[in-house]
Amino acid sequence: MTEAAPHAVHLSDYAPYPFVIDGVELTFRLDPGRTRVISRIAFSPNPDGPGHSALQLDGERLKLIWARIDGAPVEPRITPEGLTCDVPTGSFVWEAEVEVDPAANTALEGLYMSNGMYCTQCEAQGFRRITYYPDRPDVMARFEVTIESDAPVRLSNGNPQEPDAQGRARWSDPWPKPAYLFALVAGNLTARSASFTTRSGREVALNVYVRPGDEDRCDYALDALIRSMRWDEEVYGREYDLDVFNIVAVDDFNMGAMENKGLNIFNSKYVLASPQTATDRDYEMIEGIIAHEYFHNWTGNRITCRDWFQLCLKEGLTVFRDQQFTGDMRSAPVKRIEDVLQLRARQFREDAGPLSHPVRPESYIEINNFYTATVYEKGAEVIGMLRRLVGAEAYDKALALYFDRHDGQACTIEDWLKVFEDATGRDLTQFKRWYTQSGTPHLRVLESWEDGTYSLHLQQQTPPTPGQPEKAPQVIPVAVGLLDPGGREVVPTRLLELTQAEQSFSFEGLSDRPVPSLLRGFSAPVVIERASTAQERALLLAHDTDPFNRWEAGRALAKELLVDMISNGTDPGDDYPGALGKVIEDEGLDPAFRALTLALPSEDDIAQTLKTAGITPDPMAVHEALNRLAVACARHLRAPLAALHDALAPNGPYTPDAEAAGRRSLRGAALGLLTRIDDGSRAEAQFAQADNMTEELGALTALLRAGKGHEQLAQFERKWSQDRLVMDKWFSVQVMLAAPREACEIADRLTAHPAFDWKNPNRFRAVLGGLAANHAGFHAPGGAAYALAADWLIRLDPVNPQTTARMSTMFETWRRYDADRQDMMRAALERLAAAPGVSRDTGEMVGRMLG
Ligand code: 0A1
Ligand code: ZN
Repeated sequence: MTEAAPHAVHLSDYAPYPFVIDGVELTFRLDPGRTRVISRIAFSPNPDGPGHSALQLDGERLKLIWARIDGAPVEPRITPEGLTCDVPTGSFVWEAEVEVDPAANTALEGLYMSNGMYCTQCEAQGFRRITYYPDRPDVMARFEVTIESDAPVRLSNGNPQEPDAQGRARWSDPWPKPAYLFALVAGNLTARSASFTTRSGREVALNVYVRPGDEDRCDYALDALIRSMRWDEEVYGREYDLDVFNIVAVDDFNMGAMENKGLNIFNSKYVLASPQTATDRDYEMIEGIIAHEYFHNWTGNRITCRDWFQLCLKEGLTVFRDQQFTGDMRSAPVKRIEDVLQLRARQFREDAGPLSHPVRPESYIEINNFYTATVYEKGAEVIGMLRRLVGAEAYDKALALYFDRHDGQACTIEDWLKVFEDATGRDLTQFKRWYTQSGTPHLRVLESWEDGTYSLHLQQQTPPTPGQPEKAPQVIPVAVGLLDPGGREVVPTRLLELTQAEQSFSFEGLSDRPVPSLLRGFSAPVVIERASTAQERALLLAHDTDPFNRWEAGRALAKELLVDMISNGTDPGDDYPGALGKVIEDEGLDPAFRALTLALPSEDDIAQTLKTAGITPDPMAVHEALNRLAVACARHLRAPLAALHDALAPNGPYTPDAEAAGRRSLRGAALGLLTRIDDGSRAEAQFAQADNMTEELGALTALLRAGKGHEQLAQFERKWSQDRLVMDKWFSVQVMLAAPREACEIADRLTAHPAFDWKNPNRFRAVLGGLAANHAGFHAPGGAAYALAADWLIRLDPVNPQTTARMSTMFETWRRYDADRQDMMRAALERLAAAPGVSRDTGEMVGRMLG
């Protein structure tokens, strides 16, 4: 069977499905190479559909054994994408048996095997690899599932039923759902369990299923689940709606996790944690992703998407909700800074290049390519702006209306915005541009001062993006406060609503020309362009009442200094390290906040900053400047950093809470700087004494970044060779932190390591993703890393197109660099595009990148 020629799907072509489904019964006879799936689907004409038509079902890589309509055998017309069959008018029952081969499924979409266990991944279009079905999110149905297998654990969606007479497991899901939320798991698994009573009194059994031996690493995930369930009741009034909530950890998974109804499936790295094996960052990610998947039960499952163009309807909202949750569980300002760091690193980068697309795209070839930072993270920012514009109370009212009005439906962004219009009386026509216009708006700020009146003149402009040369003005909420020259706040936060291309706002009755604190809390996902002085930045860093902008002032100082060092060869000087010193020694500040302030911008960020300023970045110069600045900071702050490292030494057993993690992150940041200028003995001692992975890996990375730590790296490998998640860290850190001219060679060597299982997405990402994350290493002169990465992407594509396509974005910035590097990266992309039988996934990505 050959792959169908790729064609684009357009939002404007949406048409309802001609049928509705009254019920689905699925029976699985599990077998590694020959699983049989028997389906019985009751169809009726869709009253909102186009009228009578033939039955069209999606199906890929299926062997049809037989099919019947109303009990009579039929012979449908079969294509590589599905089948068509004439059907009677009125209601009818479709039955079919198909065969699939889970053991041969390396793409990890549909039904596949991971370590001998059966599992599924159906979002976005994996269900069509399980049986013939209308695999689209607006077709919602109740599913009954029977599983025949001698595996001790057999799971599906909904509530468990008594086994049938043949001892087969049975599951019944009372909530209508689209096929992408279907899941099945079977294997030799063991569970950690707890229970949760919802506020209306439903007893819910909670289980985290893992491979035997991993059961002592589930407690944190279970605890995070319970906290998520409680939070969604308290903050959004949302209760859980089944008798069980199951989570399964699998080692082979393309993404982070999946919100299948009542049966979430997770990449094991986002479930399993023990102090010895997981870092503070891992714990925070586990908490956030458990919450994210749980919150989808309402935002995604009970209310789903009409079509895949509406993906941000569930993803933007669910990311926004998980960010709120983490902010409530930990420090809200620290979380906000972390989220903006992520947004700039991933989404601004995407928006500045050939893959830029609107939060709601208008066409795609492969929908899996649109699970992007723009849909997720910018989608969440859009909701944050909406909340800021209407206020917290009106937001709550709108959300209550959304759940009330649309429960059980498959919705659009228009439905979502209408709820806000109805709840608040606001016209959101212009606001909707955030969903339809791509690109990051730039906000130019000019100021004037006269007779006690300070005026801000704001101009918005969004650079052209693929398919969108011209942009219309957007609604930009700009939160502003004013400080006097002594650092006192004279105007507390005010929300300016910029709606035109240019607009002025005045503040009267001031005695001195103020220093503005603009875009407080990062109130909109835009780039600010304002000529500012180092003195102003230092004042904000020392005194701003808005913690985000305090941090932002330090970051802006560092960036301006680095751009100056790179373009003019200036010395780092003492001003920046001096300003940092005041922050890190301020005992009144949260240690996690101090750690974030101490961290320097990434090389990729500086490269993008240079490009925006019209300078072609030289990755080696960027690397060298960052090193010089880090060394200057370490020298200037040697004594306070050493004092911090000593004072923050562990004073009891490891706990993963935010406060303890914050202390460790400040301690780690101090160690990182100190190790650049000392003989490494401090980090070696920490490595030797560490009783938790945060301290152990922190010491190892400090050593590697300083070009040391080879003995520790070998020890680490010996100690952890049997632990796959820890070994992923071992693979990635040594590539990520290698000296630029060594990174490619190290990556190449690691791909020959016996534990380099390249078909496992986590392991592949550890090495090749680690190489791409080493900015100077990836772009080192000669282009060897580009070639190595392309070789491996070409090898992975036929095995796992989805992961290949995602990872090909390592080349998305290729037009940022000099002609020589551009030529080499284009050649790598062209080689990938020309690979025989290149997948639809990778073909689309490379095509868009080459433009
Ligand atoms: N909906 C999941 C993410 C996800 C998307 C696609 C997948 O396979 C193609 C897997 C997971 C989430 O937002 O967590
Ligand atoms: Zn999601």
